[in-house]
Amino acid sequence: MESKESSLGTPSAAASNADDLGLTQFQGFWIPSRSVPTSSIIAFQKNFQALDDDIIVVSKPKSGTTWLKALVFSIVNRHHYTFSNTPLNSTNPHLLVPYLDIHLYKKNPNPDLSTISSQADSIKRSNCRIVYIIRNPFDIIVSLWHFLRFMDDQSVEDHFEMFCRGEEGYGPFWDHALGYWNMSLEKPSNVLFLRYEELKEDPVAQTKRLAAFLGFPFSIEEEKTGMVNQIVDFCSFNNLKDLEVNKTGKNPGSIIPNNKLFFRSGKVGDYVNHLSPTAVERLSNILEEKLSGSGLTFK
Ligand code: PAP
Repeated sequence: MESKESSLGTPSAAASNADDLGLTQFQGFWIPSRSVPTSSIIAFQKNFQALDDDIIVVSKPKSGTTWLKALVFSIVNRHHYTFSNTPLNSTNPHLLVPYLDIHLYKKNPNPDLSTISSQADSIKRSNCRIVYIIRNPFDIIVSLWHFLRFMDDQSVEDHFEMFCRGEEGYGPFWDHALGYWNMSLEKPSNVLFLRYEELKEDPVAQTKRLAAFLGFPFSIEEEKTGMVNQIVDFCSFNNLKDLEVNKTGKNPGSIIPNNKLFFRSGKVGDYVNHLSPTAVERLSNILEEKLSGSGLTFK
């Protein structure tokens, strides 16, 4: 295990700030406005009409979004495609389950700022299902730091410091997580709170839970014939990362230089190789305070 004790907690004089990294504060969150102009968020909030049978996948970056998109797509479309002809073989999950803000609403030219509320109200009013995937923030920090190296030369220490201040894409982490955590408690049949670590630990049980929540439960026959395991295996890190489209492909129009970057190590607990025990303790204390009384905890 590599120790990074030395500089954590004492960021360098040249430490990054939100402006340097293109983060813009908007409605209480830091938006990576290089890739997501606030106008596209406004357009989405204003114009998106949720339908009762919509499925909305929500996450903070690096929480397991790609994996969850592949799982949801496979569960919902399992009667339309076989594992040999599923579009997932030739298309990255981010294109099959597109982002509402980053992709679909980005080009809306003239959003009306005057009538914007702080959330897409139609999502709250409709009966649609929201799946929120969360991951322990220590692994998120490390995963995001690795990922952003194609465009930022920020040190892991500075990256950590910003995260502790809540200054990271769609942060503060605790506010984002708490919003969906509370919604999942209030409306459990509409909001599923899924954890990356639980999905890693028991993917079959969690995939069944996900399918049941989505309204596409596995039949006894499907369970007997191994459908759940096949979906789990197909969507596993090793299988997805080795598909040509995810090894050498690039999503058209994306600022991400290649799809390979969505698949790094896929492990739980890699943070111990990058964050010192002191740093971990510090962020643990921040989280304890921010999440206090909510019932939301991390192992
Ligand atoms: P995104 O925000 O860019 O979409 P996201 O998919 O949420 O990223 O998270 C990427 C992380 O999920 C990476 O973690 P790592 O850096 O710690 O390795 C990536 O490797 C991991 N990942 C991607 N696909 C899978 C999968 N099928 N199973 C498990 N982990 C996965």
